Amino acid sequence: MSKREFVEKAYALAKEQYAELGVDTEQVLREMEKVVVSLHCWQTDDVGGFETPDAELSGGGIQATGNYPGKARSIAEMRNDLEKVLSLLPGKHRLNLHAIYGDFQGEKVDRNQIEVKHYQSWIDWCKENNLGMDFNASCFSHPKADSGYTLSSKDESVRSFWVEHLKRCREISAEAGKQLGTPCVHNTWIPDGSKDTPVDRNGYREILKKSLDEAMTVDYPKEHMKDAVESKLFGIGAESMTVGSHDFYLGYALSRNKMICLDNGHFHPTEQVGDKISACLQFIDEVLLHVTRPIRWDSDHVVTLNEDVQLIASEIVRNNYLDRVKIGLDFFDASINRIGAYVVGTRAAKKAFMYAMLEPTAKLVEMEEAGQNFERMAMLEELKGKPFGAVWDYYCLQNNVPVGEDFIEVIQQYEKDVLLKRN
Ligand code: RNT
Ligand code: ZN
Repeated sequence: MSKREFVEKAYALAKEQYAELGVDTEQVLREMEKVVVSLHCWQTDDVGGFETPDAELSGGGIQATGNYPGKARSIAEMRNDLEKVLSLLPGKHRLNLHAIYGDFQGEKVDRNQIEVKHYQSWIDWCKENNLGMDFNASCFSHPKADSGYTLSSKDESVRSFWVEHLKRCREISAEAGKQLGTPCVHNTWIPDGSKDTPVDRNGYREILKKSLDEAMTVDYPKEHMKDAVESKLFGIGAESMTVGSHDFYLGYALSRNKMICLDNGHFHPTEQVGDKISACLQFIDEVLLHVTRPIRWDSDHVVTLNEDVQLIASEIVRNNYLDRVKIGLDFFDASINRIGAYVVGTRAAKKAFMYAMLEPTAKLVEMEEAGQNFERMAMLEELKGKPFGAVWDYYCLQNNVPVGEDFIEVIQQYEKDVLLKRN
């Protein structure tokens, strides 16, 4: 039997099994088109960026560990890598770019000087590759972030520098969204915080509020760009207080009609972002996700199909929230093949959505409402043994990307032909 025949046969059986539960797998395959994942460019080069001179990743406890060979050293290499990654992923995508990845052509352009022209080649590349674009201010890895404070700094020259950066990033975002015909989500994350117990928590938060308001005075059309703000509990070296905490940004997003960005590495380990989605969406129009895998801290390990990610996907699918939740990724592992990391993590995130779609939700809710809690639990457990993998394989086949583990070989070949030659 050929691989294709095998996958088709397995799918046909899976389709019947799911149909018995009242789940239409054909419908699921169509729905997967709505799962658009924004690819975080920074997995290709450990959040380094292409500024001149090279910036070292620093600030706020974001850290890439490892020195596996093959890191992208230029825009050309990064695009090559991204194209490879895209060829191994089923479904639709966007590009999520950080400001430090501008096309600066060897020129020194400080963060308060960036313009649309520095990102035009990325916008063009997105157009060629049929991708929407998302964008991020880069308020770290910079001498003006060394104090540990950026937008909330009490030093006016530092604060206004970052306000200017943010203004420009929003303008670039709006232009990208306009050119590409799909709104660009601009996310603001800042590392600001304190290692030891601060006294003036309130002071920093007042300043941050003022800086955000200042940077966001221009109201761009929502078809061009949308603002998101990303909260965090703590960072390494900023353990005692994070200025932009969840309470702070939830209030900000609510009062200013912004999106809230939920990164599942940014909460206490017993808190689940999956639980926060339906809470936030009662009051906020849209949520941005940073899907990641925190291990003991916000370590940004490669996403795997674990319970946390599953709950996030299931909550979105169960409640028909795919239109209101934008899916971004935020992991960076420099200790393994970076393309492999990228593909495994992104495929895992997509799998979580497909798994969620293969759930007979209405039936489960019925049980729940009838107080049949043993039955609900039994059903949820039995679902784990259903042939989800057969549907996933078929989806990959349909999308002309490697089925099952076949992508491993492709990445090994790319490592040999391209990545290892970079050193
Ligand atoms: C840091 C935040 C932030 C960054 C990226 C690079 O803790 O998660 O989103 O990881 O912007
Ligand atoms: Zn994040």
